[in-house]
Amino acid sequence: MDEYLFISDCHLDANRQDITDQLSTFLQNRARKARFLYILGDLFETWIGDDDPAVCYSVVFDALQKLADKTKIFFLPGNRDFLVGERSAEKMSASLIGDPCFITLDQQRIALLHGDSLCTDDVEYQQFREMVRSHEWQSEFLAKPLNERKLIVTELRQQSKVAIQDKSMDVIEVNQMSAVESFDELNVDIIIHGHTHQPAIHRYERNRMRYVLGDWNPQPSFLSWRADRGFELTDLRV
Ligand SMILES: [Mn+2]
Repeated sequence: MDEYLFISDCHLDANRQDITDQLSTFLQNRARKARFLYILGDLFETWIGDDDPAVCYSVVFDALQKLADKTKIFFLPGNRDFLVGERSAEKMSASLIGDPCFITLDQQRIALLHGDSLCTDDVEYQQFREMVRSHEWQSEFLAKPLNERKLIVTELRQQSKVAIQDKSMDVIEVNQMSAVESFDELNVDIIIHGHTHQPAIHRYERNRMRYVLGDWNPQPSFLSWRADRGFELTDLRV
């Protein structure tokens, strides 16, 4: 029976060997049972361009390549790794998909998102998102030498940490109104996303559901779907 798996927000980082190990184990074992694996963004803590050798991630690239013999892998970029392009996707043996991406399971139309687009209360962030997703910003950024890009990203991370401290939790959470409206806008019954690191199953009127994936700190978090079982969210916090 075909199983679908969804993960996000591993935030792989050279300083977090434990998360790299957890994910490698997951890709070598649990994920092999699935027919499809959807990675819904922020697999990497930072991504500065496909020309970065990013050697610290080679274990994960290898594990994904091996998994691809059995399991079809999709990658939807998040707010940390939106610069992942075709070259890196190929290294991951993954097909790049856009945000939102739509699938149908059991006759239900489902939207897959990273989730940052739902955090509409954070106006400042949404403006930033629009800027860095623009073709102009990206081509200008990618034309800079790797070292300079690293510095810029470190700087942006620093600014974002300060900004988050100043913002209440509500601002960086999903706006409940925009979540409700999103079902209509996207014309779906189910939304699956990550980004907030607050794993949960939210139920709405008309049997609409929003599944939120957790991060991998300190334990794996994943959502699975099988025709005989429906959706199951595996996360110690839920
Ligand atoms: Mn995110």
